[in-house]
Amino acid sequence: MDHNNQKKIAAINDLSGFGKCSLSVALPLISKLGVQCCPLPTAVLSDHTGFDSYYFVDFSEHMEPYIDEWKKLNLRFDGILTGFLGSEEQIETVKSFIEHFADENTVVIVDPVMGDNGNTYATYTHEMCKGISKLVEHANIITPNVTEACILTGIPYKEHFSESELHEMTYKLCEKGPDMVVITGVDRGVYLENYVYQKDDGPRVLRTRRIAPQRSGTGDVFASIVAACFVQGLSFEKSVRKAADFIKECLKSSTELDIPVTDGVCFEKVIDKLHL
Ligand code: PXL
Repeated sequence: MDHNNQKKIAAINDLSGFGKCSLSVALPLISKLGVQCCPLPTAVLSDHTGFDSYYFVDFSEHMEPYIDEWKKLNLRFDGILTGFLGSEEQIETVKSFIEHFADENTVVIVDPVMGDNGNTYATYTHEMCKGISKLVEHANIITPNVTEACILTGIPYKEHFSESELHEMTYKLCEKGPDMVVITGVDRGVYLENYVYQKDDGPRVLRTRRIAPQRSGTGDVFASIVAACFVQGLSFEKSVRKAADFIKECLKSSTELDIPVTDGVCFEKVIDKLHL
């Protein structure tokens, strides 16, 4: 029996019960784009770490036996998308997952989830950040925000970076291994910018008009859409545009519904607008 007739992405990320991020976002959005999403949980949380209180279960010890069953099924993946990790030891688990499951047709997308607005997330240690830096070497595509790009390059965080500074950052990031980098959600006043750099095509600045404040989970929406669109054969730049355009729709909807920014990106009412 061949389990590989449908395009699929392995999504290595946490399951947060409330706050719309990670697998709760990846599953519906990747599915909507016509790709099967196979979740490999890294942690289970009641709600994400941006809330004052949450229940956190590290899934590390379950990952190997879980992956062993996928090996028995001879699963192959068109995409491997990694996000929030639950412990330092998971970095090795994810690396060997990529080694085993990725072939020349698999695109590896590492969303180097570590922090935002100049701060690291509550459960992220210095060692985990160092590990994510190594993980990036195994990616074809990475989707850091400005904070994460700073951590990965060792450039101190500040609120404003010029285009030439972003260019230097993306160049440095590509030197680590990936062919395609997008620094997401760069604040440009009335615009939000995605700074795209491709090894074989150079830089491209993509802007959308900012219509609402940033909210948590935006990076997860972004990475999920880029991963699914790219797996479906869209160019990297087009995939980034799809993600940015859909996020704009979601932000509008979230504001209309008066959803607190911690509660994530409200995509349900506008999901019909997401297509290839
Ligand atoms: O959206 C990034 C993210 C993913 N998963 C968890 C988080 C966060 C950011 O706060 O806490 C559990």
